[in-house]
Amino acid sequence: VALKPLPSGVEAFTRDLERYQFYHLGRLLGSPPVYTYQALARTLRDHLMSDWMNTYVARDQPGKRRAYYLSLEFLIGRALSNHVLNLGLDEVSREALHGFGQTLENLAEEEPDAGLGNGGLGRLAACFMDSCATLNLPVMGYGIHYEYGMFRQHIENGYQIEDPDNWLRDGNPWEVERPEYTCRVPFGGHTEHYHDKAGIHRARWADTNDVLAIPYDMPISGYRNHVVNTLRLWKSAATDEFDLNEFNAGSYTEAVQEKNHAEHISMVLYPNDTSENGKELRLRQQYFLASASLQDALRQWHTAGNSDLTKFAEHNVFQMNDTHPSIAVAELMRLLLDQEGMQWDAAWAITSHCMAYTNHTLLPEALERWPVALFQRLLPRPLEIIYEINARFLREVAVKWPGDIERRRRMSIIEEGDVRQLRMAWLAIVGSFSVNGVAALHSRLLREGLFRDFVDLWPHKFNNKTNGVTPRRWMAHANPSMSALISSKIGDGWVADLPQLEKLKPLADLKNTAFHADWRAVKRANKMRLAALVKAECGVEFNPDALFDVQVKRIHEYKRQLLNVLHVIHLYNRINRGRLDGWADRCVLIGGKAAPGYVMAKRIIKLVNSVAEVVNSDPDVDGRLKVAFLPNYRVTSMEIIAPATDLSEQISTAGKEASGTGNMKFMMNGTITIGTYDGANIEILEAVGEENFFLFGLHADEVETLRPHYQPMAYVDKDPELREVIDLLRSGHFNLCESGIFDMILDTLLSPHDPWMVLADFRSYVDAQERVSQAWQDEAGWTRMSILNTASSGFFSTDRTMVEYNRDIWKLSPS
Ligand code: DL6
Repeated sequence: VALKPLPSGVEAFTRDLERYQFYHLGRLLGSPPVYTYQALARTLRDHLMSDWMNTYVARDQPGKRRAYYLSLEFLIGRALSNHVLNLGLDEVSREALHGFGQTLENLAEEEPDAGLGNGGLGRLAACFMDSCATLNLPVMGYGIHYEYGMFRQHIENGYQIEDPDNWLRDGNPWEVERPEYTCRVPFGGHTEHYHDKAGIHRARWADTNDVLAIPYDMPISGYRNHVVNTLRLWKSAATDEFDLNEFNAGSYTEAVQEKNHAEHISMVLYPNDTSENGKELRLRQQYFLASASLQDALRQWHTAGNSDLTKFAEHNVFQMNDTHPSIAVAELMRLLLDQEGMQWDAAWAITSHCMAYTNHTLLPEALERWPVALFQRLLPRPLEIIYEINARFLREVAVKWPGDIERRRRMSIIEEGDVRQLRMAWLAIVGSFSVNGVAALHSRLLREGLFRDFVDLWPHKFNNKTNGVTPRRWMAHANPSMSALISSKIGDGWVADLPQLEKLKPLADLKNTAFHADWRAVKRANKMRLAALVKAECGVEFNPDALFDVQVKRIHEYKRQLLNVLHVIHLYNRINRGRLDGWADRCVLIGGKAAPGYVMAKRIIKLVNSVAEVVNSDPDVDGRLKVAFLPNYRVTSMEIIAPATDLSEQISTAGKEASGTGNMKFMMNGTITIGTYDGANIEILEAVGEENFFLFGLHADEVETLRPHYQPMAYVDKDPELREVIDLLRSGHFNLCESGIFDMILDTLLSPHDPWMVLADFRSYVDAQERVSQAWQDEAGWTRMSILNTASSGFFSTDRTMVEYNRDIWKLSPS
């Protein structure tokens, strides 16, 4: 029976809002606005509920194929404005809020970001969820209900300080707890082997310490289509069982201690984006997510009325977001063998036909490996299964390449050595029918490099799916005035069909002076908004008529924030030496978090702040150059930054940034990229044309050719402007009171072993920045480029990405 939607007129909506504010929350008018936010969120959730339940029921039919997106991270950000937009309840909410003396914008500020992710990988998962709902694809997300999300960053004396992100302190009005679907996830114990009544060899995992996984569902609304998908987040809890021996011996507190261990699993998100960290708790999180989600998918399969388990892979597909959930390969085998009573070949046929793996990085330090000994202690039964998977797989390798021992050693899931380790990427590849990278270059580099042996064996498995971002959040919500301007010219069909932006192309022509002026006015207003944020957060005054030059992303050496800083120092030198020909005023904004244990990244933040302090307080600079480090960069800040930026910095060492997605958010918002030939920059450049993109630097193959001969001092010796920059940095000009703090940075920059080869691209970068300054001074020409960037961004919608995943991997039909 379908649930009927609630009446959505202003009167009914106001009544609901009042009921929540007064009768549910017990807060009168004049209470802090957070309570009106909560009342509004609950009201909106009620309005989502009929669509949510009806979507759930429609998905829950026997024989319906579904996809599950397994991810340790979902960087959702705020939900309020997103649901208002998707439900089309903007006007109604605004009117209803009148009586409360509140605006939608005010209340949106009361919502904490759901920061359940580190950066690109987690935000991609959130954009995917949005697009799947908009495309009416039956996709369910599975993640972890972290009590503490990504840490909050503040800056003290230029250094990053981390604060815990207690985002659930005031509760989460969007989620629905579903204790009825609680699962038990086993850990520890040992395995036992026996023969069942039919004489079949079986294993059981005994004496385990089980942890409960309780699901919390978040609604994911589609854009104006009455579809609401589910993101199911697992929270860990202790079972009700006590250690009876301890308990009876009077050790009440020791007996309860187990409970704490269980609750730790979903306590905190690991704040490292690109480094595996080998921590036991992290492995627990990974297995906890994989096991609970697979148990839940199997439960749904059974309750939907399916009976023939051999058909499971026909109707289910699991997309693993990087290797983090790749233990799912072994776990599905375990559930099919030990709980469903299947035999190996049948179980493997299912598992290897319903798992798919996405790789998000080539950086070796991000490739997860787990010590076998740790697995043995924590997950003895999955380990046995991995041994068996590996043994059978290596037999296949031996048949294809008889006698090639070296290849077997390279391809083995178990890496031999002093510490034997499990290579999780290999497990993911062996267990999956599809393996993809996230941009064309990245997928090619994977095929030709890291995954070459596997490509030789199974070429059909490997494919590319270039990332995207959702235009609902990143244009319609984040940039309402630009969206209105676009819709006034080409209609609003682009919101759910981004390639329609192509229709803007004729308007880029210089003769459309009125449209150009409107476009610039929108950008200027957005720049004022960002300037206000920078003033409030950094105390730095940004002039909206200057070029806004922005680099926001995680701080990592491969992303080369250092190259950006070197350019800033170069500009500062030019001012001080009076070399001002062709000068364009600039405001440089850098933001991003460093992993708490990543010393170099934290020192880069300090350098940005130190340079900013010197530049901003030097009277000779006189407003020509401003520099700021924006603290606590997160989804919500990007919603203000992307619409206000003129120049987007995408300057990674070529071959290192798998895709990038910030580059796409900027492009959609009419920002022009200065970038290397890396990741999705290449596809952006192809879409918009080289004349509307500032390309510089070595290409990926040139980087690798140069690497063994790289001599940074040679660049310093032949480039006086680079020498000036290095000399000023070395002189201590930016760290007068903290001598030596930037030596580690100088040492890396000047080392022939600098993996990111910053100095190799310095000249080319500075020249490209010079072209930027020239182009900026041609106002009409710049506006044209800006419009063309937006008009050419249609490919970078996650709607397109999801259509491709579905066409090639998931093969779902919209329900
Ligand atoms: O695919 C999403 C995103 C890419 O856009 C970035 O280029 C890439 O660095 C990021 N990868 C990670 C690595 N995490 N792990 N493993 O965050 O993925």
